[in-house]
Amino acid sequence: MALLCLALLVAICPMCAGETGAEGWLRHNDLKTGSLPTLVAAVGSSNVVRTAANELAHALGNRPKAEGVAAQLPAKDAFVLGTWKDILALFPDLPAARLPAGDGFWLRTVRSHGAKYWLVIGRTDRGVLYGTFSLLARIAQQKDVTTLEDVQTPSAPIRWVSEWDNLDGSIERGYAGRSIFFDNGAVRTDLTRVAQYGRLLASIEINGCAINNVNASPRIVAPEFIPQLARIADAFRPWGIKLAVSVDMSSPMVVGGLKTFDPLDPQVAAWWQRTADEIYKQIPDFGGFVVKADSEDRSGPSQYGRTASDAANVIARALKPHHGILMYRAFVYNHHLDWRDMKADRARAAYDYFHPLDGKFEDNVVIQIKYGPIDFQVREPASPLFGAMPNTSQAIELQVTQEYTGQQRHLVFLAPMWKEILDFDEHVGTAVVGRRSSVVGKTPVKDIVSGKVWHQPLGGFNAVVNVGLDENWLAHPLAMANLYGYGRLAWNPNLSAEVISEEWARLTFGNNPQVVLTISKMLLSSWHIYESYTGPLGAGTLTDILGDHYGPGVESSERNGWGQWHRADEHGMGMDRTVATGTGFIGQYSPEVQKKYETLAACPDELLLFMHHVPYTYVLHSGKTVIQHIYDSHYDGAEQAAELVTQWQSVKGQIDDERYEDVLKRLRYQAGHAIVWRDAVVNWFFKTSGIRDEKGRVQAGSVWGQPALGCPVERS
Ligand code: GCW
Repeated sequence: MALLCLALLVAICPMCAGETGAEGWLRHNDLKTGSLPTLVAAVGSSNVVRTAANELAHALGNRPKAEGVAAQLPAKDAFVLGTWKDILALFPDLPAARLPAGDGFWLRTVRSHGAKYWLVIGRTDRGVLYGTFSLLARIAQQKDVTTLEDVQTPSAPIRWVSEWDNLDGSIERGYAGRSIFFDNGAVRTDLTRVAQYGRLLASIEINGCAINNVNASPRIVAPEFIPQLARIADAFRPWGIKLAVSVDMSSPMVVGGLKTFDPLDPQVAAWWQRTADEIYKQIPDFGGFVVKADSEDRSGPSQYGRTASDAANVIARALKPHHGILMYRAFVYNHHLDWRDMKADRARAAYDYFHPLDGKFEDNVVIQIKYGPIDFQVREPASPLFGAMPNTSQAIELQVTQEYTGQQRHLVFLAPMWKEILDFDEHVGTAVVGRRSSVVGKTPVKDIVSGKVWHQPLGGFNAVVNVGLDENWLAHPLAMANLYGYGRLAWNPNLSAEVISEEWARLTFGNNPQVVLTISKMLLSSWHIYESYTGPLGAGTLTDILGDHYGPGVESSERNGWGQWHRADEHGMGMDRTVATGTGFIGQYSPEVQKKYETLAACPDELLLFMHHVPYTYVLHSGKTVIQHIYDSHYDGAEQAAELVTQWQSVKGQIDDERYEDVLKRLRYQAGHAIVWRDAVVNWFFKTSGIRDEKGRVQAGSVWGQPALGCPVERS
């Protein structure tokens, strides 16, 4: 029995000076450890279990006093960490029935040999690590851990993050500095930050990371690059993070020198097989590939008249002998749509392409579906595709990087939005015809992507994070709540946004109740605030979609092929996606959901303009007209953005000055930018509709700050 014992020198550091945010929620500096053991014992020889023991020892004891290998468990109070088979050898009376599945863990206190033990048991070594972080988080939140009996099982096997890093070190849609992985066409020499990122990810139970842009350079799988990838895998391995990469479909040609990348060509299949074999030779625990194909000018199977399943399967078969998985993205659409065609609709694309292919994928293929049918907008309905592939494993794709939601210059805590999507009932219990038609009861997105609804072997979550070299990872100190919230929801999508925000605030800023309350409140209100001063009633973000996706650009969505249309003109606004008169998108949902969206009477206000085209004078369920809602929400939103500054000022002196000043500066900027948003949007709608604001705030003369020249004639 290998037993590594670490004795702790308990030294508590109160509020540490010089907070940089580098530690994220793992600061371990508000711990009350008086009644806890001062010994940590790691059982077995797993490196991941050793990582867990070291983390616990360093967190609780600052620096372990002594390390040594013991032959048996000391008869002294201790934390005892290990996988089930190792722990059972020491504690044979433990009931096996309690053991969690997958990467789950079991925390339990027991008395034996005259001592008390805090057991951290995993079915896998990852489970031990997750249990350890969970225990530490409880201690850091000053929860009582004197008696423990808690079993936790992850919702889904795939809990990944994606980074859109390019090999030159830039990051597509990254807002926190350059890549921690690459520089100048190669993997960085110093991978310290990668290991630190692995620690952060493991603490929120993430088990895979796809490190490069989905707009992938084929070079990522070139023979000379694979040893470099192996170095990244080495940095992640102690934290139980599997390395994955995004691959380009044309790699067999570009890297392999073949004349084709036709997925049905045997030479192409052989090339993928050789490539996968070589990767696994150097990285035996490699996670798999992510693929973006036939989308936004990427190469894809359509170039050979082949389908997404042909493309996915040729790669998946190469990965299968090694237990690798293929995440194939459903973000496939035509960005040269005819904007004059009132039946054309980008929102339909994912369903139209993938639904007919249901059941045609290898069982290690997972279809990765963006949460909404368009593209990470501030408000979208849940994608109908989740409800339409009963014979295929699925994953939901979320965005921690705030591409359309303020790019980490605005505070937008996204967990409440993700919750709405994950809890959304696709009502496919009885609607699905086929071999899995027996499902009854609720079928929320979270149970579909976890594989529960249709008993799929795989499934889960992948979020685009795009951390950078900025010391605090995501630039805005409060944006880290999104990464934390993502991991927590991937582990357990039944957690509430309230619980997550409180946990994060405690771990990140300490346990002062007023600080925790204030920060939680700010986080929980922030999505709605951002939505209020940007995009109304499901119309999209109204941002500049042709440029950097930041700041107002109402016109940029229209009269081009990108299909992010809101169709606002002088009479009204919104996309008619009804079955009766529109694009038919609503018909992609189950009959129950169709009932909710198809009629104006039933459609919820917040998605009205996503589903219907209405005149500005249309009266919402709220009793307001659409135009007055646009005016009011933008004024309210900007006002609330200003209030975020005041709320933050109430924590001055109660947290460290560094992070206080950093956040304050950003919130002030946000409040100013919210006014820019407000004025741009309300003036555009006033100018276009000619309908005055009943509260008289939108002035004819204030259009774009120009003198009254050329102002619209008011219509009321
Ligand atoms: O939202 C869009 C982004 C692109 C991105 C694409 C995708 C990586 O603007 O930058 O490309 O989505 O998800 O593939």
